[in-house]
Amino acid sequence: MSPSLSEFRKPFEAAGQGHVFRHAEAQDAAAQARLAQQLAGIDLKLLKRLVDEMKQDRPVTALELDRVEPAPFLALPVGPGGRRREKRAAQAGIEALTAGKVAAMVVAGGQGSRLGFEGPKGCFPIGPVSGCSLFEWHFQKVVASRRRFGAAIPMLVLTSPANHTQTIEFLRANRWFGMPEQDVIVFPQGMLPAVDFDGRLLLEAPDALFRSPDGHGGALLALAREGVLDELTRRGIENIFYFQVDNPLVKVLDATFLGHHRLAESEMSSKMVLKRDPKEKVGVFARAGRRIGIVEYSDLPENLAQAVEPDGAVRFGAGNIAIHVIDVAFARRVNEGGLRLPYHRAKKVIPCLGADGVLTRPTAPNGVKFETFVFDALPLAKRALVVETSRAEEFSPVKNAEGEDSAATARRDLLNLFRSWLSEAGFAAGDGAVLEIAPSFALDREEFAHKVAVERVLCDGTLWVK
Ligand code: UD2
Repeated sequence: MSPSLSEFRKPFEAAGQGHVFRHAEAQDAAAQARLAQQLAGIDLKLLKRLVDEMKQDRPVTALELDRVEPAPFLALPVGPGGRRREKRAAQAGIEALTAGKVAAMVVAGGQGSRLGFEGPKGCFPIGPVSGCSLFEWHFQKVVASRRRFGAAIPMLVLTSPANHTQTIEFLRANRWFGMPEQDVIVFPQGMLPAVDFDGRLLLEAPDALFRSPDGHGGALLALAREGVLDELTRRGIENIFYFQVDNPLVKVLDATFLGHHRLAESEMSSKMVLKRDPKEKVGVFARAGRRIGIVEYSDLPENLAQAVEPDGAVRFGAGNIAIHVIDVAFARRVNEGGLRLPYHRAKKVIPCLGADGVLTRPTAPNGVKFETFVFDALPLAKRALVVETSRAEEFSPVKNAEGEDSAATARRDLLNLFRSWLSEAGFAAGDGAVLEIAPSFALDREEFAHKVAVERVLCDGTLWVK
């Protein structure tokens, strides 16, 4: 039976949130039931904690900022020793992939507000020639990996209630991009309410609170709540290869990275690149004592962001590109007794109902949204490993409509990557040529070189040149 609105009056009034009923009283029973449903999902104890923390206004970081140092990491390989190390790791990764112990997971629950794209960000067209979507680009890599390793690798897709249905419709309309439907697990993260600066819940309609996705830390909660961890265990999956929907360069299911993670017996591992400059909007890897973590760019004090080493290198220069391997057992452990990740705050402009019931869009921030971050689980790991990778090979996110980190720069970087594959294989793409090497044709430069030089295939439609 659905809850009735009157059940919530006492506890919400006691919590100083009685105003949420103000506009619902004049509404019909269906609207009241909708609001009741939302109130049922509010954890008033948690809300009180978040508001208290907000009022204290202390920075929210998983590591204590007054004792952070740069985190150690496995640097890019050099010389024959480095090559041997990489080969051993690749072998371990291939064994795990072939044995069906790995799942891929893309987080796509965010709102993409900076990009200004309507609809799920995964539907954004990225293929420089084909115009294929970010989702298709990533799915092709999983499908190709399934073929390469002969394993039924599942693809997990984290959505939010705001884009869940649209995402499923898009994937279904595209026949799951060649994946068997039962191996695509689409599951929603949770939502959290926003509050004004006095800690009062905000309404976006008489029957609706203003809520937003609970951050990608919500992925860890949702994996447990939605039964995905149980399903993965049932399938014999040990590692989740986690990445963000907005980075088309990501080497999905990279065997070498997986191998490093497994050989180091790490519970959660992350890739990093050196920051482009101290202002680049990426979190940085740091450690406090034995614990490794990430300090988000917006939380990093200016003096730490600008600090340099004697050789001129940025001191906190190890940038987070949001590619992780997370053990299924670890995801289970961090959920035991309730997930305890810190809640970060962001001041936002939040359209909401005024006391007069009229919806207004303020011109300055009027409230606070709360989010948890998946990387705040790193300090909870018994062992966490950070592995350096090359930016040109692996990181060019689509965040903004134009300028840096936009679709234009991501396509440019894809193009540069493909040009380098071509030239290594003995081809030269003319100046100004736009090309695309579909992941379904070749997942990496080695496969591309092999297909071209040994198998002598340059199929129509897979190597796109215009
Ligand atoms: C993220 C990282 C930053 C750096 C950068 C690299 C955070 C907090 N910061 O910054 O350290 O690594 O990426 O590109 O992650 N998402 C969800 N649910 C949510 C929120 C986000 O699924 O509730 C997804 C979203 O769809 C996207 C990804 O997480 O794929 C990153 O979200 P973002 O674009 O808001 O993060 P950004 O760029 O501030």
